[in-house]
Amino acid sequence: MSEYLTQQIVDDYRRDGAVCIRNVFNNYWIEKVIEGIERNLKNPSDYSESLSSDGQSGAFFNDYCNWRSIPEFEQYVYQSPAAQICAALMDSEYSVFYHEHVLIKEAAANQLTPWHHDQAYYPINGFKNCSIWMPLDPVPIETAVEFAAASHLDNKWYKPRKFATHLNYNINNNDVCDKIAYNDVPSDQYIRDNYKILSFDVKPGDCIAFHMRTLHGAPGNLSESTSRRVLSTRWLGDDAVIGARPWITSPPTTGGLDIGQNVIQSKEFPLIWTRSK
Ligand SMILES: O=C(O)CCC(=O)C(=O)O
Repeated sequence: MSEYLTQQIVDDYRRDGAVCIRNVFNNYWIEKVIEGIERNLKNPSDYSESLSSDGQSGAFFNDYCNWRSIPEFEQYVYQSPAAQICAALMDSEYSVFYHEHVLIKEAAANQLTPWHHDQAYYPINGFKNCSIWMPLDPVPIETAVEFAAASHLDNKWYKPRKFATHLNYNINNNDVCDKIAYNDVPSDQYIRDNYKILSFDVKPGDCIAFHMRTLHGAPGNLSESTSRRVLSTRWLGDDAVIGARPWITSPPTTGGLDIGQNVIQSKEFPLIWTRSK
C-alpha cells in the first residue's frame, strides 16, 4: 500500500473507477507542474488544439505527449508520487508511464468535455491502468469532471469522440480490429438515469484517479475569472499490452511494439516504479 492511500481509497477506486485523493501533491509539485504548463503553452505541439465554440469566450486548450521536451513534466513523471499511487490502485507490480495530457479551460470557456472513456482512444488492452487528473486551480463542483460510477466494470467499450465536434472517430481499418465490440457513448440522459454520478470539488494538491474505462465528461468552465488548468498523466500496469483499434489512435503510437506485446517492452513507455524498489 502506498503511503498516500488508505484501503478505503483503493476500494473506492476499484469499485467506482474514480476516486479523489486529497493533499497528495505538495507546493513543490504544484509549482513544478504550473511551470511545465506555462512552457507547454509557449511552445504547443502539433497535437495541440484550442477549442472555442464561438471564438469569443475562453478556449479549451489541449495538448499531449510533450513530457520528454518539458523538463518539469519529466521530473514529475519520474519523481512525483503519481507512479507509486497508480501501482497500488492498479494492483500492479509496477507502473509504466504512458503519456501526459494538458487540459486547460480558460475562464468562461464554454466547451464541454463530451462523455467518453479513454481506453478506446489508446492502442492499449488490459485492465490495470490509471489516470491521475491533477488540478492546478481550485475546481468547484459546478465545473468538476463527472464520472459514471462503476462504468469501468460494465465490460463495454465505447467509440472515441473528438473533443472538437463530439463526433465518433472514423473507422478506417476494421480488418486489424481486436474482437471488441465498440458502442456509441450513451446519451447524457441515459448516463444520468443509469449510473451514480461522482464528482469532486478539488483544489491544487488534490487529484482524481480514474480508470481508463470509466465514462467521464465535464461542463465548461463557469468561472469568469479563473482558468481550470489540469495535468492528466496516464499510467499502465503489468497486464497492459498493445491492442488493435479500427481507427487512428490518440496518441498515434504503439511504442514500436506489435499487437499483443507488453508495454513494458517499449522504450517509449518507461518503467517508473516497481514494488521491489
Ligand atoms: O479535464 C477534462 O475536462 C476531461 C479530462 C479527461 O477527459 C481526461 O483526463 O481523460
